[in-house]
Parts: sequence; C-alpha cells; structure tokens
Amino acid sequence: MFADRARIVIRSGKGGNGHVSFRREKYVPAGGPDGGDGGRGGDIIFQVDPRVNNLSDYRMKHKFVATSGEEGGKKKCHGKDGQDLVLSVPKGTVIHEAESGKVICDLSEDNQRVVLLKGGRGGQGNSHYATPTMQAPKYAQPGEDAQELEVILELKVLADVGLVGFPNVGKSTLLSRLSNAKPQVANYHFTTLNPILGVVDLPDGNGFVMADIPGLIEGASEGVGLGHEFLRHIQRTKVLVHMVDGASVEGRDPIEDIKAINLELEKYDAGLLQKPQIIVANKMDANPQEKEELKKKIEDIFHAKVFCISAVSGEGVKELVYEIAKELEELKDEQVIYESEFDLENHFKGDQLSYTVEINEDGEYVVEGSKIEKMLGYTNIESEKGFLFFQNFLKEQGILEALEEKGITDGDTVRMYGLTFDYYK
Ligand SMILES: Nc1nc2c(ncn2[C@@H]2O[C@H](COP(=O)(O)OP(=O)(O)OP(=O)(O)O)[C@@H](O)[C@H]2O)c(=O)[nH]1
Ligand SMILES: [Mg+2]
Repeated sequence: MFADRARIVIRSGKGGNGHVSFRREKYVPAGGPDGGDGGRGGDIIFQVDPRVNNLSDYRMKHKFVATSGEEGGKKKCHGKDGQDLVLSVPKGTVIHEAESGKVICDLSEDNQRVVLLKGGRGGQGNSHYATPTMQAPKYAQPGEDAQELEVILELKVLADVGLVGFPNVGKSTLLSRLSNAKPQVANYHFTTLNPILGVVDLPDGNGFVMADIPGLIEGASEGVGLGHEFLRHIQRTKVLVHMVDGASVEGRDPIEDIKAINLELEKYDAGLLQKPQIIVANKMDANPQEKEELKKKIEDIFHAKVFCISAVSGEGVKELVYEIAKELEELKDEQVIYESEFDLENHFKGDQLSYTVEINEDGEYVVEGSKIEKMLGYTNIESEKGFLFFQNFLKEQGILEALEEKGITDGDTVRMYGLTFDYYK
C-alpha cells in the first residue's frame, strides 16, 4: 500500500539534571559547590526531503525519540547535549495532533524545516545556588521534562490539477499521453492504486502538475474502496478534471456517473465542488456519432465546460490542455495550505503548571512538577524566611490539599525532588 498516512508518537529529549558536588582540595576542609549544569535534550524536527515521496518510514516504527541531555558533572562540567532527531517527510505532509485531529503544521515548501517538539533545558548544577547564607547547597535543578505528543502525518499531494472519475474511464491513459509520468494502464478497475503526479509541459514554457487519482466509486466518501485515501489528495488541487466514459463501453450512463462522483466529492468535503471542474467525456473514438449530442446534454445539466476526447487517439486533448492552463492562469496563487489550528506552546505550558502527587514504595508522598522544581531552585528552605515562603507556596498551589486527598497523616514523609520533610498539620 502507498503509505500516505501514519500515526506516531514523538518525544523530545529530557534535559540533563544539574549536578550536586563540592570541591575537594587538599588542606581545604569544605570546598564550595562545583556541580555542573545538565545538557539540553534533543529536539524533534520535521524536514521536507525531495528524495522522500511517501510516509512508509512511519508505518513500521511507531515511536520516535530524541536523546536526553546528560547530567552535569563535578568541577562545573557541563553535561552533554542530547541529539536532535530529524524526521524526513515528503513535501505536502500535514501534521495533525492525534487526539483532536487539529492541524499543527503543513510542510508544503521545498526543504521546509520545523522544530515540532523542543528538548528540555538542562538543569543548573548546585554551583548556581550558593548564597551568602547558604554556602553548601545540596540542591541542583532537575533537567526539564521531555515533550511527548501523538501525531498523525498525512500526505496530501500538491498538484494543480486532479483527475477524478470512476475506475477504467481512461484517466491514466490521458496522464501518460500528456506527461512523462508512466502510470499503469489496463482494462480493469483500480489499475491505479496510488496518486501519480505528472508534469504537463506547455509550448510557452510553463506547465502544470496533474495528479492521476485512483478511481472513485459510490461510497468513497464513507471510505469504500480506500475512498478517503484518494479523496484526500484532491483537496489540494486547484482544478478538477472529471472524466467519464463517453462511449459507455461498460454500459454505464455518463450523466449518472457524473452525478454519483460529484455526490461523493460533496459528501467528503463540500469545498471540493467549489473548485473549477472541467468535464471530460473520454473514449469518443468508440462513440463518434453522439459527440455533439452528449456534449450539449452534459453542458445543460451541469453548466460546466465539456470536452469530448479520445485519450487513445489524442483527439480533443490539445483543446483540453489549453482550457486547463487558462483556468489555472486565473487561479494563480490559490495553493491550498493548511493553517495551524493547534497551539503547541500552550499545550505544553499546561503541563508545566501542574504537579503530581504519588505515593512511592517507601510510603513517601512524592510531589513533582516543574513549577515546584523552579521554586525550590530559588528558595533557601533552611532559612526561616525561606521556609515560610515555602509553606505558603504549598498552600497557595493547593498542594497541601492534594496531599490530604491522598490520605497523608501527621508524621508521614513528603518528598520533593532532593528535599524531604515530615508532614505536620
Ligand atoms: N477506446 C478507448 N479506450 C480507452 C481510451 N482511453 C483509455 N481507454 C482504455 O480504457 C482502459 C482503462 O484505461 P486506464 O487509463 O487504465 O483507466 P483509469 O481511469 O486510469 O482506470 P483506474 O486506474 O482503474 O481508475 C484501458 O484498456 C485503456 O486502453 C480511449 O480514449 N478510447
Ligand atoms: Mg488509472
């Protein structure tokens, strides 16, 4: 299967913890703090790569993780930074947040590069926390947490023109005639299973990209016959060339077929019917007598431009190409690019404000959260003033309440990062 959709979990690297250590020198009884800072965690980066044309790399593997920063060392040694993880995707990949389905970003430009998840910053070593009253701080800042997100990658091809219609009407035959693309042509349904792009050159040096979309059938908008996979690619095209079998080679009625396909387009995305649509009755070499009659009938019913062609003999093809080029000329800058609907920054900010209370195997109440971590970094709890501030903080943040909800009683131990104390109401 053509891999044009994948659901993956991405995770940046955690920041390395700051280090707690003290200088040790001969004849110096108590050296100052010399714990180094932790390294930065690696980012998750998406990069458009012209050599990649599908999402198959993301079908086999499910989780992609950047490396974490290393802990700082003695003698103010800085921990090693984590490595960024660069994920290559084809141009036209739209990244959605998996739970809400909202668009995070649309990678539609050549060589576009986006840092999707930021690695955690490294924690500061205890050498940063020495103050006049606190010369031997045993606290170092923990590294910032990693960011994790489940995303859906969707490839929506970027083509100017989408060729749509029932199977076997001659879409691929037309594309192979007009471009250097070599789609498979055969007399059976669903010969084409992946969208195929071809560049149609024009004599004036310009050209356009046409996508041969696999045949659609009734129910495609509900996903029948991989309909969703195919319809998705039409969304980005500017003009639709809607092809029917004008000779009813298989006994189908072209008028009914046009209606049926338009209904599927509308049900999938009403915007698709807003795109200029050129109707092409193909295989007219097999039904030359009814050409004018059919053309007029379709024009009257659908109020669209109609071309009767033979993709095999080439009859009428040139006129069709000029009409497509003319339509595109009028729509020059209408490329469909998806706006971002998902605020990543806010999403992860929420995480930082919260905290968790868990009971570990030693029966200690463990409180964690980056705001607490930050506060501990700036507060000297061993001074009276600092301790008062700390108590207030616990109350204001609702942490005392949360501890009580978990069933804490007098004398139980509370642990917050490097700090432990007994709880008394
Ligand atoms: N007589 C006649 N036959 C044609 C013409 N165009 C295509 N065909 C034949 O119709 C059959 C299907 O052609 P394809 O180009 O594979 O059709 P398609 O629309 O791409 O089909 P799917 O990929 O299955 O959706 C082949 O046997 C072609 O030779 C035409 O203008 N005249
Ligand atoms: Mg085909």
